[in-house]
Amino acid sequence: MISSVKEEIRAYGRSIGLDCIGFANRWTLAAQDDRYEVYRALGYSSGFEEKEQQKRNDPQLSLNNCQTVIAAAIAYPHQEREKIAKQDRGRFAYASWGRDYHRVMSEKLCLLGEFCRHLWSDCHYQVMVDTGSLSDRGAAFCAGLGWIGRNSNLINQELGSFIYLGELLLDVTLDDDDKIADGCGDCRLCVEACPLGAIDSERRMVDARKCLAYSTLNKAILSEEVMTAIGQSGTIYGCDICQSVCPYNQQSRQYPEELWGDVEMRNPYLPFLLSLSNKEFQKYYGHLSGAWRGATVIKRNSVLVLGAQKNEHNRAMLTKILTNEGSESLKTAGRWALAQFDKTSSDITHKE
Ligand code: B12
Ligand code: SF4
Ligand code: SF4
Repeated sequence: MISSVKEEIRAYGRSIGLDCIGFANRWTLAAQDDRYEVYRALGYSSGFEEKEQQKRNDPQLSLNNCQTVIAAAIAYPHQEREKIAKQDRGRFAYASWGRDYHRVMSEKLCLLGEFCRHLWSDCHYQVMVDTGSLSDRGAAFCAGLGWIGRNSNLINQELGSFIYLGELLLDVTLDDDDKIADGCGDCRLCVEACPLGAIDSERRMVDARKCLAYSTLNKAILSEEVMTAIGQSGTIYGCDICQSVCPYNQQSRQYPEELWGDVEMRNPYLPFLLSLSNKEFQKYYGHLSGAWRGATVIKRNSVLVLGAQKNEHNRAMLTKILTNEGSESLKTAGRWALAQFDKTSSDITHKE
């Protein structure tokens, strides 16, 4: 039997594919400390964060009279299910697989909002996923969905951290759920695995400026070290390294088909991707969440991955990049890629 209105909302959420739901009172969120100011003062910002500290924590600055934030998580696939040859291919990070999660999560949260309207006919709600003002991890932490891991990701005891987060802001008062205690203990696997030392383990923050996930989106000219790391990772958008090693992410589950998407989208054939105009790129890959920065950075990263693979048959195509029209960042990547062919050590590894 459903014991309370919160359980009724949770049960409905589960029935529409929200894997976990928690409740946070407006005051709990508003009481968040000054972590963001510290992050900013340390120069860790990517520039993609909401800049106003108050807006990140106080939902009333987004929805008039907001009393409760319902935080939700959807677990997404994080293991290949088809074997596919890696030669000439790159990969999008797991969070970009399948239908764009902003849409998947927003649609479900809107359904949940309508369900709440059915419970309280005069209530108002607002949905946020990633691009809203609130800190999604902060809201999820306050609503008891999990703890903040050393790699700064929100980890749920059962689902791990490969989860999308989103919120429903509501002007109805509901009780807080309990917060979850830290589960990292003495583990430091993510800190040790990060290729560029981007994890500030003590503060549980990531220095975005050092983080590969940020570099794959950065349109500026990349350093030699970063180009090497992107090339060797084989990843043309994002980075999954610090989550893939996490003990809480070793389980596998059943995921809805829409979260998998097409294998050709997960592991694009790079010579094809590089042959596309920007308009054509949008047609093929534009629907992926990892394509939001446009074709230029994905092409630049693809050149780096092909450079690290050093397949002789790609040399001519990479050489053309230097003479074609294109950004300086792309050309620098092209020069780096060609330089790899001339290196004597032939065993640049192609890591996942
Ligand atoms: C900007 C951004 C990035 C930047 C900067 C990342 C960073 N350093 O945080 C870049 C481009 C690097 C990035 C990368 C990735 N991102 Co991102 N990103 C964001 C975004 C838009 C804002 C994050 C932000 O403000 N960061 C600054 C830090 C300081 O704030 P914060 O992470 O929100 O942390 C707050 C909480 O931890 C809280 N907190 C911590 N402890 C405590 C304790 C108490 C008591 C309280 C009250 C609060 C509290 O305080 C912090 C400051 O407000 C969010 C969406 C959103 N609107 O929140 C997605 C988001 C964080 N990203 C997400 C994902 C999936 C990724 C990637 C995995 C994608 C990929 N595969 O490449 C990587 C992961 C990299 C990593 N290890 O962190 C998910 C994370 C899901 C999860 N399980 O945590 C989010 C939530 C998007 C979503 N809706 O699903 N991202
Ligand atoms: S996402 Fe990659 S680069 Fe960023 S902190 Fe994690 S392992 Fe390091
Ligand atoms: S790898 Fe270990 S330290 Fe890092 S987030 Fe996972 S449990 Fe925490």
